[in-house]
Amino acid sequence: MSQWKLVVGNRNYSSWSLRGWLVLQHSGLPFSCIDLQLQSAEFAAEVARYTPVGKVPVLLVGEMAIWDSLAIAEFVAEQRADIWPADPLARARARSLCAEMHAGFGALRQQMPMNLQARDRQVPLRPELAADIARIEAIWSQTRQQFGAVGPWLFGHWSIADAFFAPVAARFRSYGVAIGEEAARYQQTLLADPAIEQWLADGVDQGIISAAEVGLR
Ligand SMILES: N[C@@H](CCC(=O)N[C@@H](CS)C(=O)NCC(=O)O)C(=O)O
Repeated sequence: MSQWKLVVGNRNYSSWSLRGWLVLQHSGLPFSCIDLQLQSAEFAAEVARYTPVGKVPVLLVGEMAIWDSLAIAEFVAEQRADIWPADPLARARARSLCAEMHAGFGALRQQMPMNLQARDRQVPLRPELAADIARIEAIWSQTRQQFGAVGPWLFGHWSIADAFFAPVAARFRSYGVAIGEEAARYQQTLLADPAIEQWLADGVDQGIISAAEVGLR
């Protein structure tokens, strides 16, 4: 296997990069990162070296570029099938939820942008935002109840679905979103994942973001 490289955006802000990175990190397969600065003067030219779409994440496998978090996740799962749930119906549900996250939740994404380090933020709870939050809460509690018996993750064992919801857990923390007990327990599982701390710390090690920005010492 040639050395895989994942092109990512700012670690504090780029939720899609975090999703792709979490999938790779939890797969245990070797990879390294190329960090780009979103909204910098150089970003468009730099990302264009890897993808015609102009967005991160992008997974580079030799000469081949795989863009979009969902395509990256599926490619990684072809090497490590156990990052999807084992049961076909559970797997189908996990795919439905990832697709729903990938294609939807526009109000949540626009009105509560991810900032992993932010706390005590407040935004108006407009109806479309409240509806997105209610849907996420229902997904988390119902899926945990139906599929989560064997462990703390959405489908018991860690899966790609957890990567797709991790940035939402961070948003709920930043904006103080109150959710029911079952959903809140799952949110804590996502936030306590040491991989998230690793994601930020790796960025610091590479000199990409300042230690002060991520609140690390
Ligand atoms: N559907 C894409 C979305 C990727 C995306 O929107 N990435 C953002 C960063 S989180 C980006 O690259 N934005 C740069 C831009 O739009 O100029 C995926 O799932 O990977």
